[in-house]
Amino acid sequence: MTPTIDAPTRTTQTSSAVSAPVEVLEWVHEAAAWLTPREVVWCDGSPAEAQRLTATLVESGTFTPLNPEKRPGSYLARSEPSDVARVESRTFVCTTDPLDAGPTNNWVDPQEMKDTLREVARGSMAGRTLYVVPFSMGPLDSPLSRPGVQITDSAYVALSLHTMVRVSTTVLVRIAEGASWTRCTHTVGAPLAEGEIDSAWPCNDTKYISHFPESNEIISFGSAYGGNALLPKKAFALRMASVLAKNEGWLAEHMLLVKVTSPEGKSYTMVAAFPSACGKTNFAMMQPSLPGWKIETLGDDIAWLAPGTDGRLRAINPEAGFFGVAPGTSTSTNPVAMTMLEKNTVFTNVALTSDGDVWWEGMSKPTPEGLTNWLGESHDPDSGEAAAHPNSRFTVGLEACPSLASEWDDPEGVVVDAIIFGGRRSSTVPLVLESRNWNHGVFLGATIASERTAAAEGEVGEVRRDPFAMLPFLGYNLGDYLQHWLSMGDTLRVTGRLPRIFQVNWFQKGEDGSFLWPGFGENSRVLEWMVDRLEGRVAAQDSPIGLLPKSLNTEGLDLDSSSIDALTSVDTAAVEADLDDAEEFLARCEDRLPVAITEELAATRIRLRS
Ligand code: GTP
Ligand code: SPV
Ligand code: MN
Repeated sequence: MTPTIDAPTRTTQTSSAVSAPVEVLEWVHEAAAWLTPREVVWCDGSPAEAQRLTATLVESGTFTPLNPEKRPGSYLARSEPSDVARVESRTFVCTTDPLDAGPTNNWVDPQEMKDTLREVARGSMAGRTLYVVPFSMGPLDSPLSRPGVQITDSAYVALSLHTMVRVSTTVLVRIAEGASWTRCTHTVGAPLAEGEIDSAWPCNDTKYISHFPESNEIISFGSAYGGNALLPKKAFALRMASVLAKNEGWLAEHMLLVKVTSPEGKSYTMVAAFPSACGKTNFAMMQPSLPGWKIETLGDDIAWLAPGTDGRLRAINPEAGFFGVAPGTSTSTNPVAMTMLEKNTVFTNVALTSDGDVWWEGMSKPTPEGLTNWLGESHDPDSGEAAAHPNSRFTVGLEACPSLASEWDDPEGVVVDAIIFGGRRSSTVPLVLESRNWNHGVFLGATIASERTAAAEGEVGEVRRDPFAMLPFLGYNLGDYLQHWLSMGDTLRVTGRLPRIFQVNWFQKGEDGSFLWPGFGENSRVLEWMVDRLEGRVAAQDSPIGLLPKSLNTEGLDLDSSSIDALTSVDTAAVEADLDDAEEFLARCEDRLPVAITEELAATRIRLRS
């Protein structure tokens, strides 16, 4: 057995004695020497520990307890206005060769970034607690899972990790047995001087979200918000994992994961990649409007996909919780989420009602009187400002989800039947189409574009290319990633059955600026068409961009024929312009752009002109 030594905790909140493998101990020792925390606390993920962290957060003013009669066990956190979303401009992929980071990432030489961080973060945990949080991405002993350890000086982050991932000291045993693990270092970058009173949301105006794929390491400085700080999420489960996945023959994707059951009682597993704030959580919890259909939730943000022993593509959700967008969530759009959020939820940057409950735009009409906005100020309804931040979020465990599928913790994962790509496009992209084949599907994924949302800094509404919804999350060269997807097709074609690939767009707008398609539960009509396609029950209409529905079940919807036409036809001129944009974007991959993608683009152009 690998020798272990007792963790050198000056104080420890864990009741049981923690022993950790030498490599983890050494790493924590080094971090402590560099970041100089007041104390080191080893976390075990227990309910008692969650209670202690919660009490700490209430005491420090980070958490406002909500009215227990309205929202039992729930809290509101307000962040600094400078720390409200992912910071893509401060997210770095540090590889020896800049080409390995590729054209879509901010590249810095690893040694240079380490040197910078050594200075910038020196002593940054002064006066604070360093929490050591061991976790598993995915069910503890699944062949698809990967372990990691995050150190953080934020109790908010440590508690969020309890909800978002499987925190467990068993992970330390697996590491001692030789499992390779991802080192995740996080500091809010706000050292406390002796006697200094802490702010409710400590952070730093300078931020570095740095990834070191060559040493399987992440270092994040300056933020406590979402993907910037909960390192198992986007930093590990996508950026680092995408690199592991390429090397090991699997896929780490920004995808929801659901089980769809038809009125015949037949189940299908679908994954869908949509950019941030483009509908994954809502899809994952959809209540189908069509009678007899059922959707069960497996994941809402990240899926890891790998060929199983039967040769078929299988998927797990590496996460254990939801960090979901609050605005727009209501009993009509997402009743499942509304039930899930009734208790034991942490809300960040939503508005507070006069009776101690939460509120956000889109939850109810009219806007309640007497709101306190996300900044903690009295909300002026005439100001035109939102009471909740547009990227305000809820944090809650998977098990709270009433539509959770029983397979959610299955170490084998579930067989994937269909892959869906989508984005937020007010024009150009029809409601649904099917790819002609795997390579064409990869081309569809590669050419996804979407209007920017509040999930990251930047101008909301601007259309940008977002291949596979992975633009901010890919840990290596985009050209190599596209080749990897093509190669996965080659593997699966031989060993098993290829999932079918679809593209959707729930967000087309009419001339008056309102959405043409009702969305949410009505999206089940689109799923019905997909299942009909999977079952070979309906023929499709060939079009230059893919296979369109010949007819879609719109019975009972208040949709005029011109809207239906706009939703299910091809606007040739708009598509041509979009292809130009996609071609220019993909050209940034230079000679790493796979020939098959160039061929799909050329073939689409030929079909458009004939
Ligand atoms: P991330 O957590 O950032 O990755 O976002 P997500 O992809 O899970 O997006 P989410 O489901 O939270 O939806 C984001 C916003 O889009 C919310 O305000 C939703 O109400 C809205 N939305 C989701 N689905 C639909 C839909 O079918 N139609 C319309 N019009 N809006 C939708
Ligand atoms: C996203 O931005 O896609 C999210 C939220 O899911 S965050 O965890 O901040 O990345
Ligand atoms: Mn996301």
